[in-house]
Amino acid sequence: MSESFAVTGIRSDDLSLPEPTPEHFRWSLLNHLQYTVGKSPEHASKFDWRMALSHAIRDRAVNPWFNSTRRTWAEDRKRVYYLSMEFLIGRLLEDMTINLGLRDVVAEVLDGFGLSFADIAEGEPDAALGNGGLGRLAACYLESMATVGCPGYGYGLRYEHGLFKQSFDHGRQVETPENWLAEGTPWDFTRTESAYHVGFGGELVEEDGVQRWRPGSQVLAAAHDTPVVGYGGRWANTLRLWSAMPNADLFDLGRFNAGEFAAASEPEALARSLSRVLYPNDTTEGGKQLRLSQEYFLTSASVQDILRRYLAAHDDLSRLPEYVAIQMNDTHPAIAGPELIRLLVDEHGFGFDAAVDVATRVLGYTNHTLLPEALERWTVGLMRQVLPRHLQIIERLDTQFVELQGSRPDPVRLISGDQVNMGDLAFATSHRVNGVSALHSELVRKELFPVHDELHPDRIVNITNGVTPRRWLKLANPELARLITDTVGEGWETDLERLRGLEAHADDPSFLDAFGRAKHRAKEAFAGWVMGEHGLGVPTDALFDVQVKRLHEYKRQLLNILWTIARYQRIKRDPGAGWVPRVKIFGGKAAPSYHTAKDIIRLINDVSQIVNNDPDTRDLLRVVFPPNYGVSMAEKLIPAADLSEQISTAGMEASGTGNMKFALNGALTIGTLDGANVEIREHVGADNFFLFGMTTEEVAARRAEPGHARAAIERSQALRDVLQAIAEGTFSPDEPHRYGGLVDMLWNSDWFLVASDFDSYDAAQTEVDRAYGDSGRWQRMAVLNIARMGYFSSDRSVREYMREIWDIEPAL
Ligand code: Z2T
Repeated sequence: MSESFAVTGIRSDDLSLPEPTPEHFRWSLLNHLQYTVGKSPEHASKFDWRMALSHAIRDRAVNPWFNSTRRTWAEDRKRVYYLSMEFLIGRLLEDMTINLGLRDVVAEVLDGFGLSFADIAEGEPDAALGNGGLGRLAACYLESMATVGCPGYGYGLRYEHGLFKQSFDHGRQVETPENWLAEGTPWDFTRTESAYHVGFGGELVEEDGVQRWRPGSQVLAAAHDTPVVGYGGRWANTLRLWSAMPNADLFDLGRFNAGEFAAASEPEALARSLSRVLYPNDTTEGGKQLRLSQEYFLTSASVQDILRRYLAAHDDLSRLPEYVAIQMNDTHPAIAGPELIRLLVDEHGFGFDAAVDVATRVLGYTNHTLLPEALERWTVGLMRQVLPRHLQIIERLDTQFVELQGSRPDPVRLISGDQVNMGDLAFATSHRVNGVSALHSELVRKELFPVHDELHPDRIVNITNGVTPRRWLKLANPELARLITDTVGEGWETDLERLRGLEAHADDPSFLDAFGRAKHRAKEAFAGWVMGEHGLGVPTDALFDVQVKRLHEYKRQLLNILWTIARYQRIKRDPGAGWVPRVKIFGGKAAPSYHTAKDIIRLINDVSQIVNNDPDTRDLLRVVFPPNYGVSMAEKLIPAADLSEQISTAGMEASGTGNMKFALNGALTIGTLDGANVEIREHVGADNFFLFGMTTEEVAARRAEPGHARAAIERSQALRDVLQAIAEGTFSPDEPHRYGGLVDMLWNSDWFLVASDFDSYDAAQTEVDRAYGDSGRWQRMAVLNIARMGYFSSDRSVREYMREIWDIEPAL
């Protein structure tokens, strides 16, 4: 902590920047180039210009940021704290520029130097501090909180290495470390004065009859703040990311001087490892000690910071729930309950029950999955080793929870056997628990927490996910955004229901034509990028059929590639049958230890080799899988899509958010009744959605039928032909049995019901062909999709959180 050196007599307002005219902005850019980056215009590289531009833009974020912060203090407002192990931010330069209303000014100034904004922005590395949907949702929510004027903070970890970089070696996924900080980031302000000690391990000692925790080691959490500016620049919040700093005394200078360099640095390296790397698992948990330590590191630093801020303006911690809401993004920060209780009891003199009451009224828990392998459980042994005091608190909560269940014969436990169940703990210490789509929330109630729900019938609520239309329409798809503004006027960016105005134009040929041109240009832009970057050729007059998301068996990329093979065989058999040309586009990463997912990646790449090089089919069918899918690739690809593949086994995808981004950009969906697909279909209309597959109930029933996979394959000639070709090595001639395991799995177990849904998927794809063949009909359907997607703005989601969970009034 550094001592305050406040100077009075100079007001921050007196330092406000002048209006952002092109003249001033030009000056600011050159000033940063010369005096921040230290380069002259004659010698500046593209990187130097990007840094200078980013600093000039960041300057403009500071005033809205200060103003929002000051108002929150002055009006003593309630704040929300969004605790998340992941924030999948992507790039920030263009996003900030748009939200600050500076896009035209910046373009004009850069133009004057003969520089291209797009070209400069393209050099920014993605901040890939997340795995997939959960992390990207956190980023959308932060942006929406700033846009609707919800005072709040995002709290996360400043991983040195985000999600690994993916490349392919002969079709196989190869992971290399991602290094987004290698050239420095212009966005964050390092606040070394906001640092907290986070303790680990050690022991419990009794002192005057009370238990005290004496941690065995401590690591410093240092804050790095990035301003998050809402659209229009009227409000800004803070994303505070912690990095681990070893205590200076961890470095053993004596050993170093004695020549033991590595040994001297070891404790230091161990401490730093807390913010070294993001775990690459999306929906599975490793049960690793480092992961638990990372979770506690995030949570403890954040809760300490929250209490410090509260106590700077208040003294009565029993009123904390009037001023503080903490949202836990899944169970990853669920140690927040015990941590808050610990601080209230051990440091602030609360009784246990009063502390539990305060903590519970402050905390909310969002569940993002029902998959059993994703539900976090830590062994009691590990808990005792890393967090002995927290384990003690959890044991007491468990006893109380069992008492609450009265004489129930087999009570639900927070600790069962030697496992601490983090979902049950999160539920027990939260006043609200939410699922992320209507279907998912219903399943959370019925399948995951039926006993909790009976005890607390008002606790579970649904908040259907949403996405920010600023990044996912205005930024990603400027051409379509302009057409929308020309058609329905300004204002849709913050009031997405205004897209309804497009419905009146859904039969207007000149409007549909303009829509068709915008889509086609997005396809050409993507094709140009994928050729330039990966040397992959893509015909832009074909139907772009896209599945991009993490690789997982439940998401069923396998179903998609099997159908693609069936298409290939059909074209080979009857080349002149008037096939609609298709480009099947795949993107996504597999967790490094998820072997089946990696086999599926390899199969897709192997199929692309055969199909794309077959002169009989290459004009009618192409398979492309550009490596290293992430936020920035999504921004290029989603606007170019005609068809969005949302084909998970019903009941398994909690929500999906890619599904929303595609429909918002005028792609039609082929999908199951899963997650938010259900609500998307209700909103856009059943006629404008290609539905297939079993329902959640049918899935459960089918799984109980022995031999269901074999029976389904025997019913389907097309599927049988596909599996035979794979088994014969058609796509792996150098190693015919490469996919023996996959094929065997499909015949004999097929938990995800790929075989059972194959024919239904095939029929829906035939409908897709028919609809695409009539381009007027297709475009009408696409426009109706866009027009009816207003509900899926993350502004709507955030307002629901504010009303139903956080009890926060907008400041705007
Ligand atoms: C994740 O991205 C999701 C769920 C998780 O459960 C973990 C991760 Cl990293 C622990 C996804 C869901 O799979 C997806 O359906 C949902 O749309 C997204 O979270 C945001 O809610």
